Amino acid sequence: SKKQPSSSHQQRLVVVSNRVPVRRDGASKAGGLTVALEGALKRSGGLWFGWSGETVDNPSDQAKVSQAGNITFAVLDLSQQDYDEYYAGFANRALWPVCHYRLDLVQIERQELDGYFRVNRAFAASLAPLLRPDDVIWVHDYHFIPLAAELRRLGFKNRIGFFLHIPWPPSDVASALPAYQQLLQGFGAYDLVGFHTPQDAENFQRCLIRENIGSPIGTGEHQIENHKVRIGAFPVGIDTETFVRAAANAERNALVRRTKASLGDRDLIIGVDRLDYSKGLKQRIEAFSCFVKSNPDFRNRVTYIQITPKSRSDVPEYQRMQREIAEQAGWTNGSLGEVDWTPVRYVNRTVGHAALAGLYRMSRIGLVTPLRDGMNLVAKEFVAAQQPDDPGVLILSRFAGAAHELDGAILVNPYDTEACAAAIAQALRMPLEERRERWDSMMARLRTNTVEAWCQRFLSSLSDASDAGLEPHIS
Ligand code: GDG
Repeated sequence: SKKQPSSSHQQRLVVVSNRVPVRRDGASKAGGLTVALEGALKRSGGLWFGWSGETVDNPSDQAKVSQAGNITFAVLDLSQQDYDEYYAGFANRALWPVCHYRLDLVQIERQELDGYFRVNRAFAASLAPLLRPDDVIWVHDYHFIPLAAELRRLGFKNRIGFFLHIPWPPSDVASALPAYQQLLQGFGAYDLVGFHTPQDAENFQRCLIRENIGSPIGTGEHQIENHKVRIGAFPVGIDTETFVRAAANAERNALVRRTKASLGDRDLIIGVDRLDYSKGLKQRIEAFSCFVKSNPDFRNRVTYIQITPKSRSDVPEYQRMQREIAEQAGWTNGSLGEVDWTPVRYVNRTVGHAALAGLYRMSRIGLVTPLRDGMNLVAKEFVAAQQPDDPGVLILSRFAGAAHELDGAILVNPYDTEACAAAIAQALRMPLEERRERWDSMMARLRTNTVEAWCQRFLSSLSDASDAGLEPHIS
C-alpha cells in the first residue's frame, strides 16, 4: 500500500528551520517556540536540521551532527555568497517584504533568487542521507518553501508539512514575487501547509486557484495533479504557564526593581519588538507623541519603554530604519520631554527573558501595533504576564495574527495615529472591572491554545494528511 503507517507516535520527527537552537557545546538554548519544538522532538526522539548560524569559506556539504538526549542536531554552514543571496537577499529582501504587504521595499535580484533555490537544493541534498523512510518532516518558514519539492525530486515520499510563521498576502500582492509560479508549485510538494490565521490560509489557496495550480476539494484541501495538499490555520501559542510563573517571580529581578524605582509613580507603557519595519515603530512613536500632546494631564505621568533589539543589520532597508527610528525617538524626547521626564526610553538591546516578563507585568499598557504580523508572540506574552487582580491593557493592531484570538484587546488600526493615541488614553483610564473582564477572556484562550497544543494540532493534522493514499506531487 502507498499508505504511510498511521501510528505516528513511532515515527521520528524531523524539524527543519533556518536557525537551529544548538550551541557549540551541544546544549540547546531556551525560547518559546524552541522549547515547544524541542518538546515535540523529545516525545518521539528526533532530528533538528538547519543552518549553523555560521558563514565560512568552502562550507562542507555534510551536516555537523551533535546529540543532546534523544534529539540529534544537524547543521550546515553557509558560504558568504549563500548567506548574502539566500538569507539576507531573497528571503529577507523579497519574501519578507512581499509577505508583509510592503511592495515598496521589495528588491528583486535574479542572482539572489537563484541563490535561494540553490541553497534549498543543497540543504535537501545534505538532509537526504540523514532521513529514514518513515520520518515525518516539519519544515518551518519562508526560508525553505522549495525544500519539499527538492526532497521529492530526490525520491522521498515521507509526510512533509510546512508552517509559515509570517503572513501570506492576497494574490495581487503575492504575485509581485519573482518565480511566483515556481514558489507556489513548491508548496504543492507538501502534504500540509499551515498558516497562523484562516485569512492567510484563504489568501494562499486563492493564489493557487488564480494561477490554475490544481483545484480545491472542499475547504482546506487542494488537489494538485495526483497529490492532495491540506491547507489550514494553526495559530501558534506560547508556553503560558511557564510565562505566568516567570512573570510572578520576576519581582525579585534586579533590572525590574531598578526600572520600577526609576519610574516613580508614573505608569509604564511597553513595546517589545525586533527592529523591523513590519512592527510599525514609526507610527507607534508618532501615536504616543500625539497622545501626550492631546492629553496634557498625562504629561510626566507616563513613560513609554520600547525594547528593540537590532535585527538583520546587514540588510540595507534595516540600516536605514535603525537610523530613522532612533532619530524619531530622540526628536520626540527633545520636543516633549522635561528635565525630570524622558517620555520615550528607546533601547536597542536585548533584555533577559525573566526581566522581560517582569517589565510586562508592571506595565499598564502593552503597545503591540505592527503594520502586519503573522501572529505576534509579544501580545500573548504581555497578557500572560499580567497580575490577575490588576491586569494591564493590551493595545493590539488588527493586522497582527493575534487579533483573531485576543478579543479582549483594544484593537487599533496602526496607521490611524489619532485613534491609537485615543486608545492609549482609553487604556490608562479603563476601570479595573473592565480590565479584568478583557484579561480573563484572553487568558482563557492562552491557557487552551498553548504552544504545545499548536505542535500537536499541526502534527496530528500532518499525520492524517496523506491518508488518502495519494502519491506526493513531484514537479
Ligand atoms: C515571527 C513572526 C510570529 C524580543 N525582544 C526580546 C525578546 N524578544 C522575543 C519576544 C518574542 C519574540 O522575541 C518575538 O516574537 P514575535 O512573534 O513577536 O515576532 P517575530 O520575531 O517577528 O516572529 C511572528 C513568530 O514568528 C512565531 O511564529 O508570531 O508574527 O514575525 O518571544 O519575547 N526576548 C528577550 N529579550 C528581548 O529583548 N528575552
